[in-house]
Formats: sequence, C-alpha cells, structure tokens
Amino acid sequence: MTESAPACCAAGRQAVDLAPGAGGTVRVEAVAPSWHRETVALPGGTFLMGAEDADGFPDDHEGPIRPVTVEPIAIGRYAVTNAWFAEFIADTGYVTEAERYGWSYVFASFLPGALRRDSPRPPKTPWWCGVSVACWARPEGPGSGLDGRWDHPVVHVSWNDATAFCAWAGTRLPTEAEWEYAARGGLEQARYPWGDELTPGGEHRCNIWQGNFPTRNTAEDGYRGTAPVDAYPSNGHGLYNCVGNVWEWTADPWGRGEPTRVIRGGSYLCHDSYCNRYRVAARSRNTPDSTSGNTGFRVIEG
Ligand SMILES: [Cu+2]
Repeated sequence: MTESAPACCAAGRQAVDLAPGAGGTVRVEAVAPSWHRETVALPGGTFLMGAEDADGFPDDHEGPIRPVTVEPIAIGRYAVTNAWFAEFIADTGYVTEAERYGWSYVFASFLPGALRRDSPRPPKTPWWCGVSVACWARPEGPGSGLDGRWDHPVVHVSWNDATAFCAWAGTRLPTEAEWEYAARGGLEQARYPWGDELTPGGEHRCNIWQGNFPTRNTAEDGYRGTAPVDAYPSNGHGLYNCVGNVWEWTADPWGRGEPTRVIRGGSYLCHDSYCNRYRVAARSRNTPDSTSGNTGFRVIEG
C-alpha cells in the first residue's frame, strides 16, 4: 500500500509477514437476531461533497468541494453488527479472509503482554499487531469472543468479505458519494455529521481517541474499542456513528484502475494530534483483502 499520509487505520495485508494461525475457521450456530438492520430512505439530491479544510491531508484529496448528485437510496441506519454478520456465517458457512490468511490486525494495547510483545507490527503503524487467528469472531485473537458485543459493528472484515455479505443480504456497499451524502445528515458543508463543533455543549458525539495517541486513551467518550452501533445521538437523517467507532468500506476504488478501496468515517483510534479523519469529508484507503479491528461497513438496500 502506498502510504503518503499518516493514518490510524491499519496497514495493508502485505505489511507484515505472518504464518497462518492454527485457530481454524469459525463456526456459528444459533445466534440472537440482530435488531440493527433498519435502513433509512433518503430522497436523491445534489450536495456539496468534499472539504478544503486547512488541517486536512493534501494527499487524501478531500477537495475540491464540488456538487455531486445522488439517486434515492435506503441506507443502513447502523453499521452491520456482529449479530447480523453471524447470521450470514451461520447461513452460508462463508470463511472470511482473516480466517483464510490466519491473522488480522489488532490494536496492540488490547492484547495481553506476551501476544503484544511477540506479534509482528507494520513499521509505519506500529500500534497494530498482526495477530494469529484474530478474526470477526475472535476480535483480540486467541481466547477472545463477542460476549457483550453482538450489537457492536463487525470488524476484521475485508472489502471482499463485506461484498460477500452484501450478496447474501440483498444489499450493496455505498459508493463514496452516497456514503458522504447520507453521513452529512442534510447539513451543508459542516465539519461533522452533527455540525462544526466536535463536542457541542461538552458532550461527546462519536467514539474516537481522547488522551495521547497511541499510548493513553482516557476513553472520555465512554469507549476504548468499539461502541454499540446505536451509541450517541444520530445525525439529521437518523444514521448512527457515521464518523468514529469503525472505518466503513465503500464500493469505490481510491483512484481509477487502483485495487485499493476507499474507507470513510475514521475510527475509535482517530485523534486530532495524529489522524483527524473523523471529519465527515475525510477519507482513507486499504487493499480489498485487508482486515483490522477498526474497520467494518454499512449497507444500502438493493
Ligand atoms: Cu484516524
């Protein structure tokens, strides 16, 4: 992956060399139904896409600000949850890419000492560890699970996994323009989905990093890792957690003829001092086979 600007998001799949883990594939039997699969119908329209923020990263090409027209869509009110993804796995026996490669990227401080010490790290983003057998159902690798997190966004899913889920669910990934149109919640050129202030009235509106990245997360917003998909108030369109919490895959390639895919929204690791990509116009990218503990997706019907 070409890295031109620092990002909190994980490096590409190729950045560390790790033998496949011995965890095997995950089998899912009965799971609680997901209550978070609602979509919101939005009329089509023209909006001002992008930003020319002075504190944006020039190589991210957020600008220029330009009018973009979007057709009517029905988009997920929430990111796809672990519970919904588990239904997909139980129904199809699909094996995710993290399981096939045998590892995925986990934020280092989530790991117990030995695993944290011994797992390989990408040189440019050393807060990530490539962890054997980490996958959607084992978010922190060996011995971890989803108890208490069924209503959190599924993570450790690649673009290819997200696309497979969509085919099963009769949905598709949003284009980047559709994502931004929906995430803006009807506000024109606001910095965040709820307005221009990060914490209006001192209240946190999204799940990002507080403290010093990457050593100390004070979790003032309530969460160190993922939050439930319905945490915090929604935006003006009724969508939750468009920014912060987890990066969301979009359908679009980063550039013409490139395999890398655009991700949007930033994650629980974003912090102003390093990666302010929780701004609604911010964007980043990763290869379609890459997986990490801070990347998920939301879907569009049809
Ligand atoms: Cu970030």
